Amino acid sequence: MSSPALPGFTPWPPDQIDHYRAETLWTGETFGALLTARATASPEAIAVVDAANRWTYAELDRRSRSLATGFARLGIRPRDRVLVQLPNRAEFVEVIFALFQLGALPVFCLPAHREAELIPIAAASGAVAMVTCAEHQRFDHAALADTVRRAVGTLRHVLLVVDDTAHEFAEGADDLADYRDEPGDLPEVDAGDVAFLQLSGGSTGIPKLIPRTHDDYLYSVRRSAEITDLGPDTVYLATLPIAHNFPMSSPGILGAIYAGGTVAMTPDPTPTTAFAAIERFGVTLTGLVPPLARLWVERAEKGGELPDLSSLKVVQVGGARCPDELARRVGPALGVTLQQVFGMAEGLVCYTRLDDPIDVVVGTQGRPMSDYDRIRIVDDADEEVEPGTDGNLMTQGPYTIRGYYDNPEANARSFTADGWYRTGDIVSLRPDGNLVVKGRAGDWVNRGGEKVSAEELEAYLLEHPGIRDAVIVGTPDPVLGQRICAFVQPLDPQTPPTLTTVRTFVRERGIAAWKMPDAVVTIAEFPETGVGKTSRRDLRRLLAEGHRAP
Ligand code: OOB
Repeated sequence: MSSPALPGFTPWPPDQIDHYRAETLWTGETFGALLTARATASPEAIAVVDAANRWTYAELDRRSRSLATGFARLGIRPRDRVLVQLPNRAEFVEVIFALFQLGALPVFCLPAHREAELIPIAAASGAVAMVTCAEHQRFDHAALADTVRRAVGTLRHVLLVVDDTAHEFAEGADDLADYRDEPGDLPEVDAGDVAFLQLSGGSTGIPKLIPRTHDDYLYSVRRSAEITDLGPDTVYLATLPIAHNFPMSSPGILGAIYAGGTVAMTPDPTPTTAFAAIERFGVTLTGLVPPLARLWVERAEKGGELPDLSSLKVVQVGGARCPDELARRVGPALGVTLQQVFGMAEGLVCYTRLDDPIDVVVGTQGRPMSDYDRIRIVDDADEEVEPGTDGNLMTQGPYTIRGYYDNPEANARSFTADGWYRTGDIVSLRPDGNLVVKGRAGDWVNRGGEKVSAEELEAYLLEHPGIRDAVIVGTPDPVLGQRICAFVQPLDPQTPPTLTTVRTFVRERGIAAWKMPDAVVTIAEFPETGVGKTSRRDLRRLLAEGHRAP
């Protein structure tokens, strides 16, 4: 509005901005202002709980403003980018609200990311600082952050959440606690500004960073909270890695805060730990990916000694296609209402509604959350398909981005000239308005909700000294939905690389563990399509027919 937008950000067209404001979808409120308003209205209500902390709204608000003041002292300014790599713990909420209060932009990284992901993300975002924990699940994140800082010139500071008081800080790293200053004056933040950068799954080359504004994201959070019926009594358990869009805002932790409810955290999503957290915190709602939902359902169906799960009212499943058979079991096994969620960090989120008939809840991925969402289902020539036929889903609307951050090549591929986002998903539309997700166009593997780009993994495999050529395909897996199969042409057919050596090699490139191949299949020649491209479909068929090393 008043100041020029962040360079590299593609705004909505001016008439759309006026329209969304006039319809009060975009209200002009920022996330920082939202928290302060909740803290003023109900200071003593519990905002965040985890194993070690229990913060009221007043406390969370004060902590985030005090940290924002400390960040400013460190030289972090409005619109600066800051990598945030934290597991599910209370400090995550404190840190992101501190950055919101300051008008600086968190860049949401996952705890599983390693230097092969973080260095390009830091470089592409021009991050000036990184907030992480010293150690998590016995991995040395302080050392990882130091590697990233040394590789990326803009990155001046590393701030660590430290549990061990004897921690030794490397040069350029500090204890986050030292920046909890007395809250001071903070700059005005414009709700039309970018609030944070989210990551698009599985990209190659320059990472695809997703700029979301306070206005657009808060609208999606508000609509999500309405649809999922949140209120002050809601206790949302962050079970999935919290930096994902799903646990963040669908309705997730931000929805819980919007509604004046409580955010509870579990660093470990397995039934043993998560069920205990449900009993301890009185959790009413959580979101799961299908493989995790299956683990929970199987544990509950097995019976025996279990924590009291009676507080739990709604379980959401999303991030990857939930098999109908699993969807049918969730409600009865856990004593809850199931809600399917089909969304993307770029924007559009679809929900089944809590009062939908069972065939909708079990057999569809729901419908867009907003009447202002627009969808088109098209063939490969961008012509609309007959209703009910499979096609490529495109969307635009009040919370779907118009472009990735500072990435013209990706934008040319993923957005049409008139602002439609090509989701890459193949869907069909039922007469009742609900979508059924059929698969993905393009070369991706959705491994239990984590997206892996075939191209990215192939590039790593091609660096392997024993591999001449490699093709990654996703193959069906009863638990994960898809698993990662690497077809490789060995340089020397006498000594083909094994699964173990390939996995070790890939791990040493410094990439997230979920991208490791699950299987390696040696093949002499790749089957080709009519136009000389490797045919992934034929490779999948070979695998289904039991093809193994020759
Ligand atoms: C969520 O967001 P992302 O950005 O990690 O991944 C988006 C992609 C979608 O384009 C689709 O391919 C897949 O994940 N997906 C699903 C799905 N939910 C997401 N595929 C089939 N069925 C579903 N229910 O994954 C995300 C963001 C917000 C809310 C929920 C999920």
